[in-house]
Amino acid sequence: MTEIMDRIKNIAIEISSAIKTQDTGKADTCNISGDVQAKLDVISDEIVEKHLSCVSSVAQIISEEKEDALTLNENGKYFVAYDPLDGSSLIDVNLSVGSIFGIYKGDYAGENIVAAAYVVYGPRLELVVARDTVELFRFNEEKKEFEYIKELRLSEKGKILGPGGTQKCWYPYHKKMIDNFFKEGYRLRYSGGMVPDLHQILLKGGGLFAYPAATDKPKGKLRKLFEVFPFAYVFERAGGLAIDGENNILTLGYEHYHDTTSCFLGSNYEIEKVLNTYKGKK
Ligand code: AHM
Ligand code: MG
Repeated sequence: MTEIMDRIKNIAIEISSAIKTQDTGKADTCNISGDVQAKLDVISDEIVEKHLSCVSSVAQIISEEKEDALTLNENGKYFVAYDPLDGSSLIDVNLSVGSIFGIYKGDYAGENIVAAAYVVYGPRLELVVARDTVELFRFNEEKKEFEYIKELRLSEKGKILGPGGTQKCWYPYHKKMIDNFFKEGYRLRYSGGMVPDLHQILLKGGGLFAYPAATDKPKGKLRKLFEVFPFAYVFERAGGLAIDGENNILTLGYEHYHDTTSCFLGSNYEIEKVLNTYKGKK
């Protein structure tokens, strides 16, 4: 596991450099979810594959940008699912983007996740690693290494809200719930990149991020293996919760690598409100 985390640090440095120097335009290709790929999606995927191929404990990898899993070592014990460059539609407008990694033992079911990490490519390069605890690291440009900053813990309740999806397609009970949060005094914090949006909630100590099922996306948009399970693990380890509306995210399985799910991640107070809203609605 230490070797995987060390590789993730190298991956972060290399992708960060690619973001600063490479073409930010679109590639001529789509991924399996039908999203037009940015050139940087493809480059970032190659960088991750190159590094993880050097780790003997990694049995298999699957990425948001790959149709199928790639077996690396028959005797490896870890299965790594990753989104090499999440939020790549924000690249051209120079907003923060990220990489997300879920490390599973067995296969990619939520209950098998044993560690998660994500990288924020923002004004500073930051890495968050979740195992028993959730730890924040920041890249020191002079020393050329990541330095431990602090442990991240969520409070019982936050003050910010990141409500994703197409509002005109939200179900009425979802809209009412979001309106009620705003009536309670929550402030909008939503960039369109789940990595910086969730990072903000974690760093500010609480709040709610939602990407619900809606009429245009009956199973949500965000992918279980590469996006939702890893962040659910991070939020649970930080003392918060992640649900699909009714169920704990990490109790969910998957049928296909690229399956999506409705998701709500946050501190306990907000998730309780979501549970009360969604009870009996599915
Ligand atoms: P991506 O992996 O193609 O970048 O998509 C994931 C991103 C998330 O970071 C973000 O929360 C969501 O898509 C926003 O999507 P949309 O703007 O389509 O609602
Ligand atoms: Mg993504």
